[in-house]
Formats: sequence, structure tokens, C-alpha cells
Amino acid sequence: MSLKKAYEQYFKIGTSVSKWNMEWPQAAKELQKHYNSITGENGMKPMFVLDMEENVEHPEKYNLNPALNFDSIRAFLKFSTENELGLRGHTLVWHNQTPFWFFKENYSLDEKAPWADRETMLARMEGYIKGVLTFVENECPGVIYAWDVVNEAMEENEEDGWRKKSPWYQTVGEDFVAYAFRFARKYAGPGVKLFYNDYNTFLPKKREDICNLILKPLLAEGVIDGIGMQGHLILNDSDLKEFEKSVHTFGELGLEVQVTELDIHCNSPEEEAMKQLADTYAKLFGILVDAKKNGKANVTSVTFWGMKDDESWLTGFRKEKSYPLLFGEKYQEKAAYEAVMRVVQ
Ligand code: 9MR
Repeated sequence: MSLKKAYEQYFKIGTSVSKWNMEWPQAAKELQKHYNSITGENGMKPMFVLDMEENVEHPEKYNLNPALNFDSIRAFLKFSTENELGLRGHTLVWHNQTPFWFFKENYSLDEKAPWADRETMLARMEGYIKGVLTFVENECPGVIYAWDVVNEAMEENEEDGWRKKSPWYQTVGEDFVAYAFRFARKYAGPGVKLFYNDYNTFLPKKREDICNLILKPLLAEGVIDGIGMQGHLILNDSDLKEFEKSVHTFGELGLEVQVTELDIHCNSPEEEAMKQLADTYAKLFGILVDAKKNGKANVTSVTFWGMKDDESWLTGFRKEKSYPLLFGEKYQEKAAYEAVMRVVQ
């Protein structure tokens, strides 16, 4: 049995992958066994696609239409095609992992240089989205089934909801989100689903902000298909009742719901902690299966953020060892794996 087979009738099961996961035979084997979707953990983000040398050396040529390099994206397309995996595109418009010079007048490398103006940034945004979406559609149509068009535009600690420090917000203004989705709709291939992706989507205020400021306006324009609930949770801290409420609330809007970056931070490998982790995963998958089965939300894929504990970003981020996933260092199945399988067996 495998994760993807167990969940076949409900939703896709995915994992984030790095370049080395695709190159290591054992990792590739695990990918083939358990998953039918992957997301590039980093390699498809703007910093890996924007061609710094070209843009910085020839700003007059690329000012309104940035030069792009598709080598990194190509590797994900090739691996997905060869292994019959769906690919989530992550991500087009984000404040992070997008080089600062992209937002500067004449692509200046001087951090003190002025920001480019709104019209220039909208042209660069359109050029970027057009370039990437046209490339992937020509190269491997249909392999990318969903794009995180905009990532993390909301900030729960801001009263009005907007992440004001984002250079997209700073240079374009609030409507950068709407423009990104309009451009994505214009250039995406047929059937490619467009997502807004964010973390802590289970917090009541953030849920409300996302619904009112992002989802409803985009739905009214017909330019969005789904919401990505990242799902970076903390054991014994994140409120699953609120998580469930968010799944239902987003589902009721008529959007697809995908859990795009699932992990549950847990700082102990001891049996008791692993049992709690297993219980939490079981509850979470119970919520998702129930929502799908009973028409409360059209959950279409659930993606783990990492294949195994020792590769998780969380250990670095939390500055303590984390054991947040279903598989241990040697890809051994943890209690959490068994628990997730039991939900549907
Ligand atoms: O897992 C990614 C890590 O390797 C990078 O250093 C980090 C940089 O911000 O991004 C991580 O992935 C993030 C994802 O792209 C968006 N949501 C939050 C994820 C964890 O930070």
C-alpha cells in the first residue's frame, strides 16, 4: 500500500522536493511509490528563474520584460513527466525569494537605489508571468496542474490584513494581487488552476481577511480557482477546530482547497511525542476526508513540506531538531504514517 493509493478516491498526495531528491535513486523510488504530486521546495521561485546577469547588464533591454532562465523549472517538468507526477507551480508573486534588484529602477544592485514605479513593476510582473506560463505550457502542457499565483500577501499582525513590507505592496499597492491573477489567467494553459497560497489560514482574523480582501474580489472577477492552506502546524498548539472551519469556509466559497505545505513541528522523537503527532495527523486527514466525502469542501491535493524528518526546513527555522513528517531519516514509516493510512483503511 502507499499514500497515493490509499487516498486515490479523495485527493492527490504530494510532497515538496529539492533538486537532489529527484537525482537520488532512493528518493525517486519513494516519490514514485507514495506520491502523485510534487512541488519544488525552492527551485521554481523567482530567484531561480530571474536571470540576474542579463537583467542587470542590459536594463534598457529588459526593463519592462525581464530576462528569464528556465533551467531550474525544466528539471522539475522533466522529472514530473518521466514519473507521471502532477506538479504544483510554486510560486509566481511573492515578497520572499525574489531578488531585491527586481524591484529597483534599472534593476540596480545598489540597495539604496529608488524602487521602480508602479507601471514598470506591473509590466515586469506581466512579463514574468507571461514568460513562465508560456514556457511551461509549450514545454510540457498539463504537467503543472496548479499555480500558487500569489503567496503570503496577508499578515495576521497587521490590522488591515495587508503585508505592507512586501516590495510588491510597496511598489504597486494592494491591487498587485488582482493584477497577478489577471495576468495568470490570461497566460495559463487550459485547465491550469490558479491558487492563492498562505500560512496560518486557520487563524480566525487571517481567514476573514483572506476571504474579504483576496478571495471574494478575485472570485467576482473569475480569476481564481483555489486556496492553498499551507499547513505549517505546531504540535499541541495549532487549533484543528479552526483549521476545519477554514476548510469549510473556503469550500463554501466554491473554491478548490489544497493543503500545500503540510508539516507539524514536533521537537521530540520520543514515542509519546510521536504518538501525539500521529493522532494529530489522523485528526487532520479525518477532517480533509470528511470535507471531501460530504461535499463540504472540494479538497483536491494534500502536499507534505518535505519527504522525511531530517530534510525538513523546520529544524533550521525553529533552531531545534524537528520531527514533523511521516517518514524518518531512512524513509522508515513512523507512527504518523500508520495513523494517516488508518484514516482511510
Ligand atoms: O522550505 C523552504 C526553505 O528551504 C527556504 O529556505 C524558505 C525561504 O523562505 O522557503 C521555504 O518554503 C516556504 C514556502 O516557499 C512558502 N511558505 C513557507 C515555506 C517555509 O518557510
